Amino acid sequence: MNKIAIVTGATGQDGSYLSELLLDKGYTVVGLRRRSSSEKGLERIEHLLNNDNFKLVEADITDSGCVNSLISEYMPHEVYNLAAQSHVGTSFKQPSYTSQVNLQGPINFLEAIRLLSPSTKFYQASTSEMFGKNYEVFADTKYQKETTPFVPQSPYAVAKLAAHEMVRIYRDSYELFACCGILFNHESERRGENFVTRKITKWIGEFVASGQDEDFPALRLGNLDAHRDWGHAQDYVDAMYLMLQQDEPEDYVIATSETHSVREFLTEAFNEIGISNFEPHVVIDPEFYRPCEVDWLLGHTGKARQQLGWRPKVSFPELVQRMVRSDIDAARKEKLERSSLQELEETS
Ligand code: NAP
Ligand code: F7E
Repeated sequence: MNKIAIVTGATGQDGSYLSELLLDKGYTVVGLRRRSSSEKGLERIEHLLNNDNFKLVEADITDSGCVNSLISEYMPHEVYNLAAQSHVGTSFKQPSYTSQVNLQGPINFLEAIRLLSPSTKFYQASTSEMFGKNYEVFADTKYQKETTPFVPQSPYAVAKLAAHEMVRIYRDSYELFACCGILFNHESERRGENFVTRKITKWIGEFVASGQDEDFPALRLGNLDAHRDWGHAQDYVDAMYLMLQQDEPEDYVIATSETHSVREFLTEAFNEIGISNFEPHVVIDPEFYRPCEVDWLLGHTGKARQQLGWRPKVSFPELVQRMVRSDIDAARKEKLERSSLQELEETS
């Protein structure tokens, strides 16, 4: 019989890649979607809907009754909790809601597993945002690893840190196989459009499809000096799977161990379309600054490399190139579809 995994946030970037990975490995995947899931989210998993081993189930992780029913109905071997209000900027505007989803959600799963299915293995999506403004220094390099103390800088990070600690408490108190991946930023062609990398590459796609129109509205961004350790999401879901296949539940930092500023991402992305100076196309807009910023993230992945045998495959230039090319293709296709529709309307 197939192993059963519940993937929360299946309509998200990571959930869609992880569902693919688990289906390839022969699992039955129960992917959760909300009643209000966006079209964009459903598009990410459209190609999985004909797979007999993929079941898309409507659920909200903030509802404990709903989570209890899921656990008792499926008695899954593994649960990957990827669902979240995942936008840091939004968390300043919606702190209570962010805490409901990002903290109460994982508590609902931990309790359901403890009471109904204690052999279920649980993965929690923790984040480098928990380190906030803290880092260690070695050989003149500032970095974060599993033992670096957390100093969160946003309501998002506080809720994620509380969930991270809750996982540790359930692991220690009830001997559950529960662990957290402390993942640094990871992006892809499926990244949400309001995260900075995708916002940049989507703008470039539309700009190229416009024929590089000089009246095309500028790209409005906030802080360009923040540094992030950016990898590709497809590599990172491999690490999630590996964590649940270990003999002991432990937490791991997952990162590329290379950091770049938003400015460097912009330079690399504009270079892809032959523009060496992005500045005439970008307007700095205070609206996109955060009340509190995380300036420097660079993950030290010694533990994951040694214990999981995990390493990232996609480099920073390849990540940027893939995102830019995919958004150019999508914008051209959309433009073509729009003009065919217009032609049809005019001739009918
Ligand atoms: P994402 O694309 O924003 O996906 C989030 C998913 O959560 C969506 O599928 C969303 O469903 C679902 N969701 C939100 N609230 C829910 C609720 N109340 N009940 C059920 N589902 C709900 O996020 P991602 O980038 O894939 O990240 C996956 C996880 O990793 C998140 O927990 C995030 O915080 C964490 N993380 C991400 C990164 C990163 O760089 N990507 C780094 C570290 C940690 P709808 O389709 O219904 O909106
Ligand atoms: O911002 C700056 C912004 O929103 C990156 C989430 O997946 O990774 C992600 O959180 C940086 C920040 O990602 C804009 O101030 C400038 O310094 O793409 P982001 P994030 O905040 O790092 C972590 C690991 C997660 O866990 C989260 O779930 O870019 N920035 N201008 C901007 N950011 C945005 N969004 N939009 C701008 O216009």
